[in-house]
Amino acid sequence: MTQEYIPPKVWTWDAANGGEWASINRPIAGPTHDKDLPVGDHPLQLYSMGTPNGQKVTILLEELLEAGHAGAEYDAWYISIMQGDQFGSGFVAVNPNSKIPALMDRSGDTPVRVFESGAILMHLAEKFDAFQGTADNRSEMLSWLMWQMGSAPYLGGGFGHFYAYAPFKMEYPIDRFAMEVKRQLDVLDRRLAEARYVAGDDYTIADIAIYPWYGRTVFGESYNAGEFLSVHEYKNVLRWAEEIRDRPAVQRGSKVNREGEGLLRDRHAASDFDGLV
Ligand SMILES: N[C@@H](CCC(=O)N[C@@H](CS)C(=O)NCC(=O)O)C(=O)O
Repeated sequence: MTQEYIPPKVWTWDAANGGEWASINRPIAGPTHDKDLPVGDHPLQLYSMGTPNGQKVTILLEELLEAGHAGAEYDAWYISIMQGDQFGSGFVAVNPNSKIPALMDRSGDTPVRVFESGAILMHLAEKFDAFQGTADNRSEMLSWLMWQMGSAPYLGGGFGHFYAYAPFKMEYPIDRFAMEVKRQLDVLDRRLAEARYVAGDDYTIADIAIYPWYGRTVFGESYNAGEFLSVHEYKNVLRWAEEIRDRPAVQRGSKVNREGEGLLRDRHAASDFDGLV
Protein backbone atom coordinates (compact mmCIF):
# COMPACT_ATOMS: atom_id res chain seq x y z
CA MET A 1 0.00 0.00 0.00
CA THR A 2 1.37 3.48 -0.84
CA GLN A 3 1.27 6.41 1.57
CA GLU A 4 -2.09 7.15 3.17
CA TYR A 5 -4.03 10.07 1.69
CA ILE A 6 -5.25 12.68 4.13
CA PRO A 7 -8.12 14.58 2.42
CA PRO A 8 -7.88 18.38 2.70
CA LYS A 9 -10.81 20.34 4.22
CA VAL A 10 -12.06 21.31 0.76
CA TRP A 11 -11.51 19.26 -2.39
CA THR A 12 -10.00 21.18 -5.31
CA TRP A 13 -9.54 20.10 -8.91
CA ASP A 14 -6.07 18.90 -9.84
CA ALA A 15 -6.36 18.61 -13.61
CA ALA A 16 -3.14 16.60 -13.80
CA ASN A 17 -4.10 13.87 -11.35
CA GLY A 18 -2.87 11.22 -13.76
CA GLY A 19 -4.57 8.14 -15.15
CA GLU A 20 -5.69 7.36 -18.65
CA TRP A 21 -8.87 9.49 -18.53
CA ALA A 22 -7.36 12.53 -16.77
CA SER A 23 -7.55 14.64 -19.92
CA ILE A 24 -11.36 14.35 -20.22
CA ASN A 25 -12.51 14.15 -16.60
CA ARG A 26 -13.87 17.43 -15.19
CA PRO A 27 -15.79 18.33 -12.02
CA ILE A 28 -18.19 20.57 -13.96
CA ALA A 29 -20.89 19.97 -16.60
CA GLY A 30 -21.87 21.90 -19.71
CA PRO A 31 -20.25 22.49 -23.10
CA THR A 32 -16.61 23.49 -23.55
CA HIS A 33 -16.99 24.60 -27.17
CA ASP A 34 -19.55 25.35 -29.89
CA LYS A 35 -20.09 22.50 -32.31
CA ASP A 36 -23.24 21.44 -34.13
CA LEU A 37 -23.95 17.76 -34.64
CA PRO A 38 -24.36 16.36 -38.16
CA VAL A 39 -27.83 15.14 -39.22
CA GLY A 40 -28.29 12.37 -41.78
CA ASP A 41 -31.30 11.16 -43.77
CA HIS A 42 -32.78 8.61 -41.38
CA PRO A 43 -35.34 9.23 -38.63
CA LEU A 44 -32.95 7.97 -35.96
CA GLN A 45 -29.71 9.87 -35.41
CA LEU A 46 -27.29 8.21 -33.01
CA TYR A 47 -24.24 10.00 -31.61
CA SER A 48 -22.01 7.40 -30.06
CA MET A 49 -18.83 5.40 -29.83
CA GLY A 50 -18.57 1.61 -29.94
CA THR A 51 -17.77 1.08 -26.27
CA PRO A 52 -19.96 -1.46 -24.42
CA ASN A 53 -22.50 1.30 -23.63
CA GLY A 54 -22.55 2.38 -27.27
CA GLN A 55 -22.80 -1.19 -28.59
CA LYS A 56 -26.01 -1.83 -26.65
CA VAL A 57 -27.84 0.64 -28.89
CA THR A 58 -26.32 -0.35 -32.23
CA ILE A 59 -26.97 -4.03 -31.46
CA LEU A 60 -30.64 -3.26 -30.75
CA LEU A 61 -30.95 -1.15 -33.92
CA GLU A 62 -29.44 -3.97 -36.00
CA GLU A 63 -31.74 -6.51 -34.31
CA LEU A 64 -34.76 -4.31 -35.14
CA LEU A 65 -33.69 -4.07 -38.78
CA GLU A 66 -33.02 -7.82 -38.90
CA ALA A 67 -36.55 -8.38 -37.55
CA GLY A 68 -37.99 -6.27 -40.39
CA HIS A 69 -38.60 -2.93 -38.65
CA ALA A 70 -37.60 -0.67 -41.52
CA GLY A 71 -38.34 2.42 -39.37
CA ALA A 72 -35.26 1.58 -37.33
CA GLU A 73 -32.91 2.73 -40.11
CA TYR A 74 -30.33 4.97 -38.52
CA ASP A 75 -27.30 7.16 -38.96
CA ALA A 76 -24.64 6.49 -36.32
CA TRP A 77 -22.09 9.27 -35.96
CA TYR A 78 -18.75 8.66 -34.28
CA ILE A 79 -18.17 10.72 -31.14
CA SER A 80 -14.56 10.68 -29.97
CA ILE A 81 -14.75 10.86 -26.20
CA MET A 82 -10.94 10.98 -26.00
CA GLN A 83 -10.99 14.17 -28.06
CA GLY A 84 -13.80 15.73 -26.03
CA ASP A 85 -16.58 15.59 -28.67
CA GLN A 86 -19.03 14.88 -25.84
CA PHE A 87 -18.48 18.43 -24.59
CA GLY A 88 -19.49 20.12 -27.87
CA SER A 89 -22.63 22.32 -27.59
CA GLY A 90 -24.63 20.16 -30.02
CA PHE A 91 -23.87 16.97 -28.12
CA VAL A 92 -24.62 18.53 -24.73
CA ALA A 93 -28.02 19.63 -26.09
CA VAL A 94 -28.79 15.95 -26.77
CA ASN A 95 -27.20 14.65 -23.58
CA PRO A 96 -26.63 17.17 -20.76
CA ASN A 97 -24.61 14.42 -19.05
CA SER A 98 -21.96 14.51 -21.84
CA LYS A 99 -21.69 10.75 -22.31
CA ILE A 100 -22.28 8.47 -25.24
CA PRO A 101 -24.67 7.07 -26.41
CA ALA A 102 -27.18 9.83 -27.25
CA LEU A 103 -30.11 9.55 -29.65
CA MET A 104 -32.24 12.08 -31.52
CA ASP A 105 -35.49 10.50 -32.66
CA ARG A 106 -36.65 12.66 -35.57
CA SER A 107 -39.48 10.36 -36.66
CA GLY A 108 -42.25 12.58 -35.23
CA ASP A 109 -43.20 16.23 -35.72
CA THR A 110 -40.84 17.33 -32.97
CA PRO A 111 -37.41 15.74 -32.51
CA VAL A 112 -37.08 13.87 -29.22
CA ARG A 113 -33.78 13.50 -27.41
CA VAL A 114 -32.99 10.34 -25.45
CA PHE A 115 -29.88 9.82 -23.33
CA GLU A 116 -28.72 7.01 -21.00
CA SER A 117 -28.35 3.71 -22.83
CA GLY A 118 -31.09 2.03 -20.77
CA ALA A 119 -33.56 4.78 -21.67
CA ILE A 120 -32.59 4.52 -25.34
CA LEU A 121 -33.14 0.74 -25.30
CA MET A 122 -36.55 1.20 -23.67
CA HIS A 123 -37.53 4.01 -26.05
CA LEU A 124 -36.72 1.89 -29.11
CA ALA A 125 -38.18 -1.35 -27.76
CA GLU A 126 -41.45 0.41 -26.92
CA LYS A 127 -41.53 2.31 -30.20
CA PHE A 128 -41.29 -0.90 -32.23
CA ASP A 129 -42.92 -3.15 -29.64
CA ALA A 130 -40.01 -5.56 -29.89
CA PHE A 131 -37.46 -7.29 -27.67
CA GLN A 132 -39.46 -6.57 -24.53
CA GLY A 133 -40.37 -10.19 -23.80
CA THR A 134 -43.89 -11.17 -22.95
CA ALA A 135 -46.23 -9.11 -20.77
CA ASP A 136 -45.97 -11.59 -17.91
CA ASN A 137 -42.19 -11.38 -17.74
CA ARG A 138 -41.93 -7.60 -18.33
CA SER A 139 -41.04 -6.90 -14.70
CA GLU A 140 -38.28 -9.54 -14.83
CA MET A 141 -36.96 -7.96 -18.03
CA LEU A 142 -36.98 -4.46 -16.52
CA SER A 143 -35.32 -5.74 -13.35
CA TRP A 144 -32.37 -7.19 -15.29
CA LEU A 145 -32.12 -4.10 -17.47
CA MET A 146 -31.88 -1.89 -14.39
CA TRP A 147 -29.51 -4.42 -12.79
CA GLN A 148 -27.15 -3.86 -15.68
CA MET A 149 -27.37 -0.07 -15.47
CA GLY A 150 -26.62 -0.16 -11.75
CA SER A 151 -23.95 -2.87 -11.85
CA ALA A 152 -21.74 -2.03 -14.82
CA PRO A 153 -20.23 1.12 -13.24
CA TYR A 154 -18.60 -1.18 -10.64
CA LEU A 155 -17.15 -3.27 -13.47
CA GLY A 156 -16.02 -0.33 -15.65
CA GLY A 157 -15.59 2.67 -13.38
CA GLY A 158 -14.55 0.57 -10.39
CA PHE A 159 -12.67 -2.58 -11.40
CA GLY A 160 -11.58 -1.47 -14.89
CA HIS A 161 -10.44 1.93 -13.69
CA PHE A 162 -8.24 0.65 -10.88
CA TYR A 163 -7.03 -2.54 -12.60
CA ALA A 164 -6.20 -0.98 -15.99
CA TYR A 165 -6.28 2.83 -16.01
CA ALA A 166 -5.20 4.25 -12.62
CA PRO A 167 -1.68 5.71 -12.65
CA PHE A 168 -0.46 2.95 -10.31
CA LYS A 169 -1.87 -0.31 -8.92
CA MET A 170 -3.53 -0.13 -5.51
CA GLU A 171 -4.50 -3.32 -3.71
CA TYR A 172 -7.47 -1.96 -1.77
CA PRO A 173 -9.67 -0.76 -4.68
CA ILE A 174 -8.63 -3.62 -7.00
CA ASP A 175 -9.54 -6.13 -4.30
CA ARG A 176 -12.81 -4.35 -3.50
CA PHE A 177 -13.99 -4.16 -7.11
CA ALA A 178 -12.68 -7.59 -8.21
CA MET A 179 -14.79 -9.06 -5.41
CA GLU A 180 -17.85 -7.09 -6.57
CA VAL A 181 -17.39 -8.05 -10.24
CA LYS A 182 -17.08 -11.72 -9.31
CA ARG A 183 -20.21 -11.42 -7.18
CA GLN A 184 -22.06 -9.87 -10.14
CA LEU A 185 -20.85 -12.64 -12.48
CA ASP A 186 -22.11 -15.20 -9.97
CA VAL A 187 -25.51 -13.45 -9.83
CA LEU A 188 -25.71 -13.69 -13.60
CA ASP A 189 -24.40 -17.26 -13.70
CA ARG A 190 -27.02 -18.48 -11.24
CA ARG A 191 -29.80 -16.77 -13.19
CA LEU A 192 -28.57 -18.24 -16.48
CA ALA A 193 -28.45 -21.70 -14.90
CA GLU A 194 -32.24 -21.55 -14.60
CA ALA A 195 -33.18 -19.53 -17.71
CA ARG A 196 -32.03 -19.41 -21.32
CA TYR A 197 -32.04 -15.59 -21.34
CA VAL A 198 -31.97 -13.26 -18.36
CA ALA A 199 -35.71 -12.52 -18.47
CA GLY A 200 -36.74 -16.10 -19.30
CA ASP A 201 -37.38 -17.75 -22.65
CA ASP A 202 -37.18 -14.58 -24.76
CA TYR A 203 -34.15 -12.62 -25.89
CA THR A 204 -34.80 -9.03 -24.76
CA ILE A 205 -33.21 -5.62 -24.35
CA ALA A 206 -32.01 -6.82 -20.94
CA ASP A 207 -29.73 -9.36 -22.69
CA ILE A 208 -28.72 -6.69 -25.18
CA ALA A 209 -27.72 -4.37 -22.31
CA ILE A 210 -25.83 -7.02 -20.34
CA TYR A 211 -24.00 -8.77 -23.18
CA PRO A 212 -21.52 -6.04 -24.25
CA TRP A 213 -20.28 -5.67 -20.65
CA TYR A 214 -20.47 -9.15 -19.13
CA GLY A 215 -20.16 -11.18 -22.34
CA ARG A 216 -16.92 -9.36 -23.05
CA THR A 217 -15.78 -10.02 -19.52
CA VAL A 218 -16.31 -13.79 -19.67
CA PHE A 219 -14.55 -13.84 -23.06
CA GLY A 220 -11.55 -12.30 -21.22
CA GLU A 221 -11.81 -9.11 -23.28
CA SER A 222 -12.43 -6.64 -20.44
CA TYR A 223 -9.20 -5.04 -19.25
CA ASN A 224 -7.24 -8.19 -20.11
CA ALA A 225 -8.45 -9.58 -16.80
CA GLY A 226 -9.89 -12.98 -17.81
CA GLU A 227 -7.33 -14.99 -15.88
CA PHE A 228 -7.29 -12.59 -12.92
CA LEU A 229 -11.07 -12.92 -12.52
CA SER A 230 -11.11 -16.68 -13.34
CA VAL A 231 -13.89 -16.05 -15.85
CA HIS A 232 -13.95 -19.71 -16.94
CA GLU A 233 -15.90 -20.40 -13.72
CA TYR A 234 -19.02 -18.73 -15.10
CA LYS A 235 -20.10 -21.51 -17.45
CA ASN A 236 -23.73 -20.43 -17.81
CA VAL A 237 -22.73 -16.87 -18.63
CA LEU A 238 -20.33 -18.24 -21.26
CA ARG A 239 -23.05 -20.42 -22.81
CA TRP A 240 -25.42 -17.43 -22.98
CA ALA A 241 -22.74 -15.02 -24.28
CA GLU A 242 -21.65 -17.43 -27.03
CA GLU A 243 -25.25 -17.81 -28.20
CA ILE A 244 -25.71 -14.03 -28.35
CA ARG A 245 -22.34 -13.44 -30.02
CA ASP A 246 -23.42 -15.71 -32.90
CA ARG A 247 -26.41 -13.54 -33.84
CA PRO A 248 -25.73 -11.67 -37.13
CA ALA A 249 -27.25 -8.45 -35.77
CA VAL A 250 -24.99 -8.60 -32.73
CA GLN A 251 -21.97 -9.04 -34.96
CA ARG A 252 -22.97 -6.03 -37.06
CA GLY A 253 -23.96 -3.85 -34.10
CA SER A 254 -20.67 -4.56 -32.35
CA LYS A 255 -18.72 -3.04 -35.26
CA VAL A 256 -20.42 0.37 -35.36
CA ASN A 257 -18.78 3.63 -34.26
CA ARG A 258 -15.40 2.00 -33.89
CA GLU A 259 -12.16 2.77 -35.66
CA GLY A 260 -9.95 0.12 -37.20
CA GLU A 261 -9.89 -2.60 -39.79
CA GLY A 262 -13.22 -4.41 -40.22
CA LEU A 263 -15.03 -1.74 -38.18
CA LEU A 264 -17.37 1.13 -39.09
CA ARG A 265 -16.55 4.62 -37.81
CA ASP A 266 -19.90 6.00 -39.01
CA ARG A 267 -22.89 3.97 -40.21
CA HIS A 268 -25.49 5.30 -42.63
CA ALA A 269 -26.83 2.26 -44.52
CA ALA A 270 -27.06 -1.51 -44.27
CA SER A 271 -24.68 -1.71 -47.24
CA ASP A 272 -21.94 -0.06 -45.15
CA PHE A 273 -21.28 -3.52 -43.69
CA ASP A 274 -20.67 -5.07 -47.10
CA GLY A 275 -17.13 -6.30 -47.47
CA LEU A 276 -16.24 -5.91 -43.78
CA VAL A 277 -14.58 -8.97 -42.34
N1 LIG B 1 -25.00 5.46 -17.71
C1 LIG B 1 -24.55 5.88 -19.00
C2 LIG B 1 -23.04 5.72 -19.05
C3 LIG B 1 -22.49 6.21 -20.36
C4 LIG B 1 -20.99 6.31 -20.30
O1 LIG B 1 -20.35 6.16 -19.24
N2 LIG B 1 -20.38 6.59 -21.45
C5 LIG B 1 -18.94 6.76 -21.51
C6 LIG B 1 -18.34 5.85 -22.56
S1 LIG B 1 -18.74 4.16 -22.24
C7 LIG B 1 -18.61 8.19 -21.91
O2 LIG B 1 -19.24 8.76 -22.77
N3 LIG B 1 -17.57 8.77 -21.31
C8 LIG B 1 -17.13 10.07 -21.64
C9 LIG B 1 -16.90 10.94 -20.45
O3 LIG B 1 -17.09 10.46 -19.32
O4 LIG B 1 -16.53 12.11 -20.62
C10 LIG B 1 -25.24 5.07 -20.09
O5 LIG B 1 -25.46 3.88 -19.87
O6 LIG B 1 -25.57 5.63 -21.16
